Amino acid sequence: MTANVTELDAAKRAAPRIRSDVRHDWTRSEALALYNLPFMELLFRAQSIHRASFDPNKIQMSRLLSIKTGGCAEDCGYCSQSAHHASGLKASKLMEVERVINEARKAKASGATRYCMGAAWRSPKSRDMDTLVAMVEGVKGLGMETCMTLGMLSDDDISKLSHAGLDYYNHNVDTSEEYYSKVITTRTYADRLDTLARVRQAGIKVCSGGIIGMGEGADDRVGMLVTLANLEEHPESVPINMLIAIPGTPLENVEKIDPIDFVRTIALARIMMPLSYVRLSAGRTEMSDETQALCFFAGANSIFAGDTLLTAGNPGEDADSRLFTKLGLSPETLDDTFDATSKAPQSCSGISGDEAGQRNVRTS
Ligand code: SAM
Ligand code: DTB
Ligand code: SF4
Repeated sequence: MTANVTELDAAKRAAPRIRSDVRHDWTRSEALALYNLPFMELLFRAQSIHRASFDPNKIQMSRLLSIKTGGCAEDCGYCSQSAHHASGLKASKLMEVERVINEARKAKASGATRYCMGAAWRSPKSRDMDTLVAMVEGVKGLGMETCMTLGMLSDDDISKLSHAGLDYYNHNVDTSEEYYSKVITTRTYADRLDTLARVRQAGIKVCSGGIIGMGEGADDRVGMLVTLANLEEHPESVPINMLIAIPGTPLENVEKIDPIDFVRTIALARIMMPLSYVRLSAGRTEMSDETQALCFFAGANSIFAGDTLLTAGNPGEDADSRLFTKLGLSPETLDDTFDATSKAPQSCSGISGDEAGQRNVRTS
């Protein structure tokens, strides 16, 4: 008897996902060789790896809120919120907890499963920690995953956020180590990696990626992904942002990146970090439906939903729902979420699914 499509689908979803190659020993030259593959070959490999662990038609939806906007002491060359640049952005104080929870409730109602709260800080002040803890507890109480991005953290901050139940911490490496100091001078790449390591150590899941289109070369894009993929554990979420060129920032007139190179970067992230969620992040308002479709085909399986990121625009619900209908995509629910933390320890070199055994993941 042949199974019908629904039965086959159910069987496929119920089958435990097999761990594909998870490596932490990438060299830049082999990663660059992948990045430079003929485009069709690169996309085929990325999509095949994507399907080994994820439903290719499901997209995880996160929602952002700027809980403290502008006036930031750091000088990140891309950022509207740096006090060093004349972007014209009005700075504001840390938001009230109730307002944050109300916004999160609306985000949940519109299909977001993760709520990401961002603050324009070099690092939080200790006087703000009680408020941040209350935000995490309140948003978690709604049944959403929580994420924060607050800059550098002390061990005490990390411990408080971890006890409050923070699920993810976003802290981007942004680019390669070599290019970093051309974009940011007020902190180092090592500062960034240090916070990431201590967040991971505390058991908070890591969200870390970067920005493409800041004038960097292919070697820097590849270098950034090699840094992330060679961390002891891969970040569970890897946001890949396309630069939003903000007037008044040093990067306002940087040459736009070719969308094909952006798609190549997504594909490489998918190949090198096969179990991570790769988020097609900032810059979607500038992308055609076709570019976004190629990013999803290359293995992106998460987006920021809604019409605002932190300070800049985003396509909004209507545009995304039209795009999802055209492409036959649907938002991932929390029940579908692939919990990469429930896996067996990752090996240090390429392993086959058979060697790795089957992964213990939640399936819908
Ligand atoms: N202050 C915290 C920090 O720097 O980690 C959190 C907020 S910061 C705005 C978070 C990330 O947003 C940055 O690391 C960067 O990757 C991204 N981002 C900021 N401005 C952007 C822009 N104009 N275009 C694309 N991505 C941007
Ligand atoms: C990330 O990688 N991208 C988000 C989130 N993490 C915090 C932020 C994008 C910011 C885009 C510019 C803005 O809204 O100001
Ligand atoms: Fe501040 Fe973060 Fe913007 Fe850098 S990216 S200026 S740290 S808000």
